[in-house]
Amino acid sequence: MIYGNLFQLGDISLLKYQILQLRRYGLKRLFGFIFILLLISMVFMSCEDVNNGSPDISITGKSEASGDDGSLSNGDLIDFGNVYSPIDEDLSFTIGNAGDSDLTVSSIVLSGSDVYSLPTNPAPVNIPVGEEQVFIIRFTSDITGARTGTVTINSDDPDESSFQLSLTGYATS
Ligand SMILES: [Ca+2]
Repeated sequence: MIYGNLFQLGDISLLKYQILQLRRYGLKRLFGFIFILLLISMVFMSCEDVNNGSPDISITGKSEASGDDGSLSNGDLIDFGNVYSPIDEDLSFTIGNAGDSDLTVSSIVLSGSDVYSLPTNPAPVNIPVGEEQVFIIRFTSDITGARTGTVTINSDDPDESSFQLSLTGYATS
């Protein structure tokens, strides 16, 4: 009887042990599987971030916010400050291509006040990956007052095909 009980206990412990081992390895396998799935999805996600063969416009120049040359976002405000006639104020901007294929800038268009002009306008232009083109916006002062406008850079960037910058400045005679 005693032996029998011991054997039974031993069998039960062995069974418990086996179940435990199964659970352990099962969990390990499950976690391993989840880990591999996460790894694969991360690789896919990072592939999505790389522009998938598309161009990616980047514009740098001087904005009101920073006061320094830096990367500009769609919709940023460019402040020419006080512009004293007859001295023109020129601001220079650089169009870069941080994508994976050629960027075609079809046009750079001004709207709003006619104090703004484009003495340097490279469009239409093809910008290969990693290369740049410069355009200049000129503020020609006239009768005193605030002058606002917009510059639109039209390109084949898939998510920023119409990149706009708001322009402001104060004409002083
Ligand atoms: Ca883009």
